[in-house]
Amino acid sequence: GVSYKLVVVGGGSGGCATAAKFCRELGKGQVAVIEPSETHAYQPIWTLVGAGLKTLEQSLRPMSKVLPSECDWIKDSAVKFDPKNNYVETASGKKIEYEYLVVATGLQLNYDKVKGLTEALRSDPQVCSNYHAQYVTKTFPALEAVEGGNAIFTFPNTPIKCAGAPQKIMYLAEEIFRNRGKRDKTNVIFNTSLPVIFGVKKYAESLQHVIKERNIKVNYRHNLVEVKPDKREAVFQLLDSEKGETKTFEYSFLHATPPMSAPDVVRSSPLVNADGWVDVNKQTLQHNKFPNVFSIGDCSSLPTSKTAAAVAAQSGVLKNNLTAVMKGGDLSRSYDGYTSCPLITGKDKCILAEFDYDAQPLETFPVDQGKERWSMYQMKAQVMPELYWNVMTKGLWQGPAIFRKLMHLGMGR
Ligand code: FAD
Ligand code: UQ1
Repeated sequence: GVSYKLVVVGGGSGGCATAAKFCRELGKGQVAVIEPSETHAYQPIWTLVGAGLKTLEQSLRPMSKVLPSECDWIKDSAVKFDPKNNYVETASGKKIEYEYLVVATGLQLNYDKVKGLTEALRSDPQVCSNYHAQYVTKTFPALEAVEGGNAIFTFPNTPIKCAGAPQKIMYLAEEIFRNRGKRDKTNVIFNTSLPVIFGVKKYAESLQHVIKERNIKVNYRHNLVEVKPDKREAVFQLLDSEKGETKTFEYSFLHATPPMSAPDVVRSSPLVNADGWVDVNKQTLQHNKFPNVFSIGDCSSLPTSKTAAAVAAQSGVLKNNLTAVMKGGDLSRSYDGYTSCPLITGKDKCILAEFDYDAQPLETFPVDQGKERWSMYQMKAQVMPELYWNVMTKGLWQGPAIFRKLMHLGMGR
């Protein structure tokens, strides 16, 4: 088979940023990216696509234009990892050998784990999901068709990417119902598997205020297990019930966030920990068993909230530490768990959550980011996409830590 200094599996946010950084360093012919998809998606604007504020097309670019031109793009899926023998096998049967490997496959969406959900997404116009390119375009028409009844938003019983997204679309929906004069007849309901609205106290308090002010009903520890599109019913497992009870809700609108995991090919490889995530050191990003392997992003075991913002911060640490391994130096940079979630609460409002491994706020701007702000909405909707396409995918964005330190002038965090 063919052989590379560095093989990157996955050409999404983490894979692309990583490939760009190392192509610049190592030059042509040294770096391969294994990635089957023709298109690269900027998933963070799918929340806005769902609310009719952006188009799906605005989130998509040809993979060929996003991956660095100096890398060899292997347009294929990885189907087997053999880290003892330093190769990856692809669906078409090629063996790709490497000296160093970065695993960046992102997450697999397990819609099929919820009975009836895939069928409902295909057959019922009132069932939608911002997490998938095919279903995100259903969301806005479905919102516009709501005349009353229960509008239900779900959060599954697994880790997910962008843990704020299942409720962001709810706030945007509530605003749409209100502006269309349908709010009085519509119950806005968040059925979440979690016991809290958000994992960081400061932002949870802000969101509780929004929920109360806008008369939203939150049911905790409710996990979607079945959808019956013929009757427009959704069945939730009550996670705190010892008898395994369920509760059925009628819906006129259902936004489903699917259960997620690392892709099956990753889960069945020798690379994962007991929970099925690529087993890396939470500070260095180096694999705990195979020192020439690193992982970045959603498929990794890094115990932070899975976002593109986190990937940006991780990419700087990965670049430094993998370069050190290549050159025989010390792994001197440490990831603090930085992640960010722009919690959009309306079409011109956003709470910009930023925090670390200890769920402590780690804010960039010298204002209280726990407040709903117009400026933070503009940041999310206008600035971030440009930053992503022009800087992050080129391997040149490592998160806002540098600005945070400048703006706080070295005082405090
Ligand atoms: P991805 O970018 O998903 O890329 C994974 C790549 O791996 C894909 O291209 C895939 O085709 C490829 N792949 C998969 N399996 C294989 C295989 N076997 N072989 C080869 N290649 C493979 N983040 C934020 O920071 N802010 C936000 O506001 C935000 N909002 C979001 C809203 C929504 C609705 C969604 C869906 C996501 C949101 N995110 C947000 C999360 C963000 O998009 C992800 O965390 C980020 O893209 C993760 O990067 P990644 O490289 O790990 O995975
Ligand atoms: C970020 O770095 C990032 O990655 C490009 C995002 O993904 C879309 C974000 O949503 C956010 C908020 C950040 C953090 C950046 C700043 C300037 C606060």
